[in-house]
Amino acid sequence: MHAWPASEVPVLPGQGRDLALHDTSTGGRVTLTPGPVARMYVCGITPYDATHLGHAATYNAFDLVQRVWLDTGRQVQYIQNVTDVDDPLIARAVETGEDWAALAERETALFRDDMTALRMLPPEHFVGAVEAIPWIVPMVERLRDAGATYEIEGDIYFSVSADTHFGEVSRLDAETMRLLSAERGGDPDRPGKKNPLDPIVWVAAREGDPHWDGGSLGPGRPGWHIECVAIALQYLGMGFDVQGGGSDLAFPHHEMGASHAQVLTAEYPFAKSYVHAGMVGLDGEKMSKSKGNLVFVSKLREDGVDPSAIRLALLAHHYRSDWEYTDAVLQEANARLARWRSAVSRPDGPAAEGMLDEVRTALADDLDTPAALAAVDRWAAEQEASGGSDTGAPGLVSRTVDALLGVSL
Ligand code: 5CA
Ligand code: ZN
Repeated sequence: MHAWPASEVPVLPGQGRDLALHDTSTGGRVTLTPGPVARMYVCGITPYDATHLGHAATYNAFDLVQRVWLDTGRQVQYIQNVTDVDDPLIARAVETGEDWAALAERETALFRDDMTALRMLPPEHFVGAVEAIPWIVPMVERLRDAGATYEIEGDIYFSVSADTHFGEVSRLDAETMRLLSAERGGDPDRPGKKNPLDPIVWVAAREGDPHWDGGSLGPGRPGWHIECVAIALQYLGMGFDVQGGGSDLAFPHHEMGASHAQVLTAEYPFAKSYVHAGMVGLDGEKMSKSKGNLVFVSKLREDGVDPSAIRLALLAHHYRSDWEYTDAVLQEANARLARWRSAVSRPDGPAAEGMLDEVRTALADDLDTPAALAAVDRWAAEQEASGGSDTGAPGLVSRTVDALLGVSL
């Protein structure tokens, strides 16, 4: 499917720094060392409802990864999927009586508009699960031929025991894995499973369920994790630089994906680092489509909120922290946006090279956006207090904020 239009990224003087990020699989910080073309896969939406601020916060984090890499002079191969067929989407369509494909198409279109408004750079390939079925079927066949799968009533399961590295992404104990598996789309209690954690890779066709020709697998539809593996391997291959998503994906999704790919290719690792954004909550609970406690990006836009203010509200929090959305967060972002716009609207100001350096340093340090915002705040405060005579400064500040933070002043 098509992605969305890219906003232009101004080129900044000098050069950006190499990015260090917290990697879930080592539990520590790693300085990434991509080649001239950095490769990143970020898990996309399941389009059964509109983009909420939690989604936006996660995509904001990985948009910054892309921006920092571009600032170092690299190209970026960025791939994002759309889970346009899966249990929760089908369940929602059944509930509302809408055609599942129409629902997915409508919500994906709204997501594109939200991403465009927020100036998130588009992925090079934006790929639906349905589009990936022709790659998924032979993969499942190969896993089966390698003895890594088994069947229960026509459904095909992957044996986690086939991967000697299983568990290395999330590093959780067995009990926690079992709990999370039940919470996040798994079926640990289904009778006949060899290991309760084993995930489904091919769901046999059932009455009323969408399904496709699965060749020797029989008619059915793909499981969730194999979808992202197929798309990542199709465009990036093994050993890409960053596998990204929210922290709710570390287990089971990214753990299972890594195992599928490692067994399939007999290579290691699937991704060099696994990077996870914190969860955004509302009223004390993780914002989630299934709980319904949502603040939609499209609703805020409809209410006249400037997308740059939404973006600043996201940037005010470190990407790894869990945080709560409140009206005060948005008010503060609006006030900051007004201060910055007023500061760059003057014909001159205090020199801004130091600010650019500070923003680059902050972002390279595990995307420390609160520190990056503080550097721009300091420049704006100095402008407000005493001004300056550098006629290039306001433009440099605007370009820095645009190129590195995705905020249009
Ligand atoms: N389609 C799958 C990934 S393959 C999926 O998780 N879709 S989703 O629509 O539920 O979430 C899309 C992205 O937003 C994922 O990276 C997820 O981790 C992230 N996300 C979901 N809820 C939140 C939240 N409350 N805060 C931050 N990120 C979130
Ligand atoms: Zn995914």
